[in-house]
Amino acid sequence: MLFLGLDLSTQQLKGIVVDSNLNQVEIANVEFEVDFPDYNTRKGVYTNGDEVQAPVKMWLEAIDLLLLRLIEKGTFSISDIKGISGACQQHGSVFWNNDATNTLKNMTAKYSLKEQLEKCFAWDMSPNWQDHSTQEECDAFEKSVGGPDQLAAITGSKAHHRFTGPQILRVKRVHPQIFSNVERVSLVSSFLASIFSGKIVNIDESDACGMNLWDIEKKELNASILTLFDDPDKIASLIGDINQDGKSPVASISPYFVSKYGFCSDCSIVPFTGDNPGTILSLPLKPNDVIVSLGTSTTALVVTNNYVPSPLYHLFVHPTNPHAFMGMLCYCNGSLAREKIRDEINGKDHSKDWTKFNLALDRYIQENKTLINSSHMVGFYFPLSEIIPNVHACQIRLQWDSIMGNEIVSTKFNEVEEDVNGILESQALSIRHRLAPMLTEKSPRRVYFVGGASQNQSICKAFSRVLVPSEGSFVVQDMKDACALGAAAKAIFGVLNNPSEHWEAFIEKRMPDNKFLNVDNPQADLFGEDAVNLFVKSETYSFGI
Ligand code: XUL
Repeated sequence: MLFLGLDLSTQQLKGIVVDSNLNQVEIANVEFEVDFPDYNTRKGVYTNGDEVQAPVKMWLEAIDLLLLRLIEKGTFSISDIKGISGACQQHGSVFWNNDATNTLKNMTAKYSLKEQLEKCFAWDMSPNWQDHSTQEECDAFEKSVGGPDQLAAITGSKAHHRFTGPQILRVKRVHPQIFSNVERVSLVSSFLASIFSGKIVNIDESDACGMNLWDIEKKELNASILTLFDDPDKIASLIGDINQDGKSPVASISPYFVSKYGFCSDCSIVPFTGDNPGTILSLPLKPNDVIVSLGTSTTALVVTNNYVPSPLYHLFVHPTNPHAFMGMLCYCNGSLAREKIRDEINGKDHSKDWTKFNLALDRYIQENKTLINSSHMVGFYFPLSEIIPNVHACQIRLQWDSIMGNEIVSTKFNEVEEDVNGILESQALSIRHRLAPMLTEKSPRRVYFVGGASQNQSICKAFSRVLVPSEGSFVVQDMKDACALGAAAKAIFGVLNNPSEHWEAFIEKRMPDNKFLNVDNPQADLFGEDAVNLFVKSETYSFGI
């Protein structure tokens, strides 16, 4: 038995074929800008001021092309694929018209997906997660329930420009004609699942948490928010029921794919989800485990049983465990901020070399020193405006007179070496502080480092000694196919459907620990509550939060 995991992201559609033990059999992708130059997208989207959109027809072409590419490899038989799932860019929406249901049902192998479906959309564009055009709608969303805290408490997030609810409301305001022709709205994940199913399938609950519409605790669309759309019943029917079972197949594959590509007719479509929920399915995570992504931005994903919403981060229902949640912290500042300090310490040498930076870090670690405990220094390094906390670009350095003291001695550091440790301590302390309410233990169980800077052991060590994971830190060597792999794992889980096997046991069996590189976990406990308190106090002093 083989399984297909799909990842429909901003720039590409990827498909990974695996066996039932999650071993990769084949992989292929379609890159929108390169493979479809006629659409003229830049990195898969059109940008017009604050508006960012993707052409839905291009995705239809991509599906046909991806399947051809997988088959052309000749390495497996497509009829062995018994299940398909997907992990897709979050928040994007697709607006179907009333031709969709019939056309999806009657697709024939004689024509391409694009030829048959291009007339099925009320709008041939999909607002993308990079869109920023919905400030008016975000304000209305927060006002409808009493403010950002209340919206976060209900839906798991305060209002965000990219979230689908505000995006749909803007389509209604700016394009009333288009909106009046909408029969159903899909997320990108349920859109792709619908194509493979030959019918419109419901939105997955985990991905629905990226809409600002879903009441996570009551498990229903929030009535006060729906009134913003004038006709709450109509908008509820456009969105449809939210599928709260991420495991059970929702359909067998559409006959189109059987006759055109040779899929077997009992190949199951297992609910598709968002790319971030898909990512947490690609590692053997348990509650209190954290993925720290050290890329251009910094992201931390945590699996938690605690529903403790905050306007500072996001909570989503876990994609395969309806009783758990995924917490997500998104920081704008990550590698750029670290590179600025690296360039400063390198001085005239513009080599982009990390040797001096790492030496300075390693020295702090070897000497058991922490800037915050030994010198009472805390720095904030935000070359870009930051989300957590929500502040403009700035660089602030504080030196307190004692660890818990109230007097500030100085707002300068002496040496750039101090910034090296300062930036990592403060990036890691912010994560530690914000994760704390979501953890049921004092510290994370395991931390998995991914993304560009995870290949730098000194940086991982520096993060690790602040986060103090009780069962160690690991570097995941290659996460570039994580979403597709997570989707493939979901497909296996759904098709095997072993009622006695919980998700955690299922994934642990398929993902041995030796796949990961151990990071030293030096000086656990060096960063105690005092350090966190001084960090919090410094944030309050600097940003009034
Ligand atoms: C998450 C988000 C992005 C997209 C990327 O909230 O907006 O991570 O999911 O595809």
